[in-house]
Amino acid sequence: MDILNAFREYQEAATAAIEGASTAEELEQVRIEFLGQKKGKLRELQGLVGKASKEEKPLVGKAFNEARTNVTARLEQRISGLSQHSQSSTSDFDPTLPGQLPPLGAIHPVTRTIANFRELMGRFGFRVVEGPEIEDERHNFDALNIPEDHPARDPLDNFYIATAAKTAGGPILLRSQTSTVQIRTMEAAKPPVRIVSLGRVYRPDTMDATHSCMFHQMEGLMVDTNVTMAQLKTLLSLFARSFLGPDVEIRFRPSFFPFTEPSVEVDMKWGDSWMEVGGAGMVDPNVFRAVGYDPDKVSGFAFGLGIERFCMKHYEVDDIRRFYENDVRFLKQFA
Ligand code: FA5
Repeated sequence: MDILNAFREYQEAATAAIEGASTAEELEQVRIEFLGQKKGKLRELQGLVGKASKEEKPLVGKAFNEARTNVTARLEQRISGLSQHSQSSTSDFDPTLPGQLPPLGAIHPVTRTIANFRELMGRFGFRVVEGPEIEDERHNFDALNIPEDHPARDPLDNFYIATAAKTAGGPILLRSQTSTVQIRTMEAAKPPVRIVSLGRVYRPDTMDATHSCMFHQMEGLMVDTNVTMAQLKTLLSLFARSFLGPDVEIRFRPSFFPFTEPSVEVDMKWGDSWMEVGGAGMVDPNVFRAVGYDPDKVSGFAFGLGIERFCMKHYEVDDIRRFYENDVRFLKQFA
């Protein structure tokens, strides 16, 4: 009888679908398809029962009930097997065991030093400003009173990015000092000025324990009436003591920078010897003229400190290269 074949085929197809399902959602789809009351395959079979002749009806009806009962039983079996399995896999989870902590990073010591410097200088009344790392010659040299033929402009001592032939505004370079920000600040604002700027500078220096080709400086600039060298020395001494403790020894050594007059080199006691940590001085009148300030009306001091060297002293790091090797064993110590 064709109708009995249809029941057999239905049962085989339903069993295959039940075995093939691997999640509760898939089993629910199978239930809807094969046992659903509205549009499922079972409903089609029910229609066949209705069409059977009077003699065939008892047989057909029995076959229909058997097919439905078998498919329903198999489906329920799979559903309960699946939920037992998921219960046994969740029971592997022991909520009383300590969790696994993801490895935590640490703030890089140089970043930490920069944050400390900003905070300290803020307390001395200095506002923090930013400047670009790619600069033109006006801000890196010209306005800083560095003459055309000065060795500081030598292409071998700088990272030039493009020559005048390639840029409308003249050559551009990675800034070699944060003193560029002195110029940008004075171009944008009238005196009085009291700012610091902290950031990266670039020089093709040979790498050694105290030199890197990328390092950080903190620039400071104070312009007002009657600013003195004594104020500069007091500020830098107080700053060094606040950061490194009262025992730190600082000395000021006469030096030369084209943008300050007089100029000093700032040294710090480093074991039995001295280490240069910055340059400073009274702002040269030519710098004031370059930014449109009247040197007869204002005076000012400026300084540029090497941030890594202060950081090395603070954390007792003996080689600047450690900061940039990305060795986790080194960086972990600052967690
Ligand atoms: C300057 O860069 C001047 N612009 C500082 C200045 C600012 C003077 C304002 C006067 C007024 P100098 O080249 O000496 O100066 O660098 C300043 C400090 O940066 C150095 O004392 C040192 O601490 C640090 N430094 C210089 N070169 C390197 C380097 N290759 N690696 C690490 N730190 C460096």
